[in-house]
Parts: sequence; C-alpha cells; structure tokens
Amino acid sequence: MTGLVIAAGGSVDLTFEAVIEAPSGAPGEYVNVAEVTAADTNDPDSTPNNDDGDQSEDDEDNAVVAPQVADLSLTKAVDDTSPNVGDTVVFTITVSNDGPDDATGVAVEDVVPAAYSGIGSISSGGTLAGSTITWSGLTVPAGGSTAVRFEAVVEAPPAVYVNVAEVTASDQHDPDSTPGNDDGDQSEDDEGNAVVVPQVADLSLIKAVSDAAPNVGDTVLFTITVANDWPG
Ligand SMILES: [Ca+2]
Ligand SMILES: [Ca+2]
Ligand SMILES: [Ca+2]
Ligand SMILES: [Ca+2]
Repeated sequence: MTGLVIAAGGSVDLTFEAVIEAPSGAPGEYVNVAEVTAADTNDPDSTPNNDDGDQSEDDEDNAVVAPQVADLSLTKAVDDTSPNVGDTVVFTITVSNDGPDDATGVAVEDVVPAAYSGIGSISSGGTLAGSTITWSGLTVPAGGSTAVRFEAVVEAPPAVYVNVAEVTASDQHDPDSTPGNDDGDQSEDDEGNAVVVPQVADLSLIKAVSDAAPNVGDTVLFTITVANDWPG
C-alpha cells in the first residue's frame, strides 16, 4: 500500500483476508510481519523499511495464528469374527482424538462390501447410500473418543469380508494423517478395517449295514457316519 496520508493524531487501518494453510513444521511459519517502508515525513524514533526480523521499532509489528490441531485415529471392530452365514454382526468404529484441540466437523465413511447385506441399525445419524455409510458433523473431544456402529448380515462365501472405514473430514489439522486418502491398505491411523471369517463345515454322510444279505429274522446293525472336512 502506498501513498497513504495519515493525519496528525490519526490512524489508518489496512485489512486483508487470507486462508490458513496446513502447517509444515517450519519455525515461525504463521508469523505475519508488517512495517512502514516509506514516509515523506521524518519519524523521530523509527526508520522505515529497516526491520531486521524482531519488530523492535514502533513502526513494525506482527500477528501470529496457531491453527487448531486434533490427531484423530480410527479403529474398527466386529462383535463376532467367526459368525455363521446369515448371522447379524455389529461393526463398531471408534474415532479417538489425541488432541490437543477438540475435533469438530468429523466425518467417517464405511464402504460395506457385498459380503454383507441387511445394513441397518446405523447409529449417530449415519446415512446409507448404496453400500456406503456416512457419518458427518461428529465431535471428538481432545483426549476422548466417539464411536459409531451398524449391523449387517453375513452372506455366504466366496466373498471379500474385509470392511474398511476411514475418517473423511475434520475441521482441525491432523499432524500425521489425511482424511479421505486411504489407498486400500489402511496405512494411516485414521483408517481401519474389520474382517470376519464365516464358519464353514463340509459335511458328508456314509451309511453302512452289518450284513447286506441277512436271513429273514436276523438282526442287522445300521451305521451312519457324518464327517466334516472343514475346521468349522
Ligand atoms: Ca516511530
Ligand atoms: Ca522500522
Ligand atoms: Ca491422525
Ligand atoms: Ca487417511
């Protein structure tokens, strides 16, 4: 800004807006300095455009912001990891916040694979669209956690039973993970999965008789053997 006229005893306010970017960790990255760089009139106690970084003169100053930070992490659990096909299982997704600030505007997304049907009993105002459940507007207090859950019915194999959930939004910066960026391996702490392995039993039956050619009046013994070739 140039050409300003400031009356004796008066002042001028200059304003502008800026959007806060994510921190890089560089020292003082949010310190925003301004100084008087020129004046036609002599200033008795300061010199324009000579700030050496400490804003030690009265024609220099700074303002600092400290963006809010909330380190979110997510875990996912299922109440029965070895259900029978057709059973209803309950998935619980817990979002924890290591702070230091409360997390607001937190959203969680769970894409339920075709191995599950009958999605229901969705908690906390979550909504189902297709096979995707979305929770939004959640608050996770610093040092605390917030859990959401839903039910689903286990379908018969073959199927992919891995069920992934991730944090997709937060108002606060997360220092070690990024919402909505899971590339499939749940490598960040704001992503997680739960897996069930349905019980399978491969049954076979053999029936035998002790004497295949008895005489009338003889007593024979029938034996029925049921075998299971699978661990379930
Ligand atoms: Ca001055
Ligand atoms: Ca100065
Ligand atoms: Ca995190
Ligand atoms: Ca992530």
